[in-house]
Amino acid sequence: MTSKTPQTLEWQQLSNDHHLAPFSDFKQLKEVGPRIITHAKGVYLWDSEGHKILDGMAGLWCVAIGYGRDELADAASKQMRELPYYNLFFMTAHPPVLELSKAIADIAPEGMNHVFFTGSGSEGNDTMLRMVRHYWAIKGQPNKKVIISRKNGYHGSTVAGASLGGMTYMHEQGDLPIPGITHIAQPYWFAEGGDMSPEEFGIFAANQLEERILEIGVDNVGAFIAEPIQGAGGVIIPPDTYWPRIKEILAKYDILFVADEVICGFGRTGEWFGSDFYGLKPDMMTIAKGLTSGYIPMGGLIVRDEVVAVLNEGGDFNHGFTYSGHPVAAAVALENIRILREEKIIENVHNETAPYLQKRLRELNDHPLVGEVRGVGLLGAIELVQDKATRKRYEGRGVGMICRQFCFDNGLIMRAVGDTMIIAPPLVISKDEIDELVTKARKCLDLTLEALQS
Ligand code: PXG
Repeated sequence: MTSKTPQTLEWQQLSNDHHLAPFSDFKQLKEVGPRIITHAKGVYLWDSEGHKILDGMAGLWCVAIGYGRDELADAASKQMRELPYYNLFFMTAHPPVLELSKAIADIAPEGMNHVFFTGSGSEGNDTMLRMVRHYWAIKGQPNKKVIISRKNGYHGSTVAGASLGGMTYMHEQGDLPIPGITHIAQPYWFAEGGDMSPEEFGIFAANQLEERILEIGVDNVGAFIAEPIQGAGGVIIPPDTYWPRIKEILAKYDILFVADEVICGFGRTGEWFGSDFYGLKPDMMTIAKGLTSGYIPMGGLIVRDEVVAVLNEGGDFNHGFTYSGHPVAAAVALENIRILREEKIIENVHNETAPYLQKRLRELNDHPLVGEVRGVGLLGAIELVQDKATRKRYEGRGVGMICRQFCFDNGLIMRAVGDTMIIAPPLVISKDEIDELVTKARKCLDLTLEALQS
C-alpha cells in the first residue's frame, strides 16, 4: 500500500471517530478511509495527497460554473454582513429572495413565475407533494392524492423524497414508500428494452402512465413526477417516442405534471431546463444543485401561474422551512445565475462543448467493453458489457466499481451506477479538458478490461 501523509491519516482518523457519511457503508469506510478533497479550481479537485483530479461529475451534478469563483464567495460575504438571516414567515421578505424569484421567473418556461424556496432538492419534492394535495383539496377534489412516479427515478432522501424515488434499495430501509405513491416503468431501453426497438419501448414505457391512471382512477391521481433525464438512475435518456407519448397522456387526463429539474436544470442539457429541451409543459419544477452551483445549499419549487391562482384561494399553506429562501443562499444563487447568463455558459454548452463531448464520447463505442454510449448536453453514460450484440453484462463481477476505482487512481472522477459509467462535468469544461476526460476514460476502460481478463 502507498503510505499516506500524517495529515491525511489524521483526517481519516477523525472520519473514523466522528463522521457518519451519506450513502456509505460505515464499516467499510472505516477500513478504507475516505479520500480527503482539500481544494478545487475550475474543473479540477485536489486531494490531501496532492493528486489532481478531473471532476467528471461536477461534485454531485451541481458545480455548474466550476470551482473557485470568487464572485460567489463575495456575494455570500456581502450578504452575511448586510443581513445574514431573516425568515420569510409572518408576512416578511428580504431583497435577495425577491430578486432571485424574479431572476428564476425570467429563465423558467413561460407561465412559471412563482418560486417556493427550500434548502435542498429533497425538500423541494416534499413541498411538491404537500402543495399538490393542497391544490386538489382547494379545488374540492381531496381524493386526488396519489403521485405517480417511476422505478429507478431519484427524487431525494427525505421520507417523501425517497418514497417518490424508485430506488428499491432505499425503500428497503425504513418501510418505504409511504402510502399514496406508486411507481411505473422507467424508459431505460438498454437494460429493459428486450427485443423491442427503442421507439417501441418508449411507447410501451409511456403507456404505463395511462394504464396506471386508469387503474387507480383519475379522480385519485394528483400528479406525475419525472426527471426529464434520470440522473442518479444512470443518465437514462428516454427513446425519442417517450416524452411525446407522455405529453399526449398528460393532456388527456386532469393531473399535474412535475418535472424534477434538480439535475437537468440550469443548463445541463444545453437549455436552461430539461423541460425546454424536450418541450415539456410542467405545472411544477423542482430545482436545486445548479441553482447555486452547489456553493451553498438551496432548492425550490417553481410553480405555474394557474396553480398559484388556485393556491391563492386556499388560505394558509401550512408548510415552510427555517431556511426557505435564506438570504445568503439567495444572494449566491443570484450571482450564479448572473454568471451563467452574462458569460453565456449555457449557449456555449449548447453550441460548442455539448456537441464536442457527445462526439468524443461516442468514439468509445469501438471499445470491446462498451455496449452503448449515450448522452445529451453535458450528460453522458457508458454501458459496460460482456457482449455488445446481446447487451449481456458481466454478471456479479462489479465491473462498474472496478472501472470507477481505476478512474479515481488515474485522476478522473467518473461515477458508476451498477455497470453504467456516468459523467456530468461542470458546464465550463473546455474542449481540451473534454479531450483529457475522454483519453482518461479510455485508459480506464482498457485497465478494466485487462483486470477482467487476468
Ligand atoms: N431530485 C433529483 C433529480 C436529484 O438528482 C434530488 C432530487 C434531491 O436533492 P437533494 O438536494 O436533497 O440531495 C436529487 C439529488 C447520485 C446522487 O448518487 C444524486 C443526488 C443526490 C445524492 C446522490 O447520483 N441527487
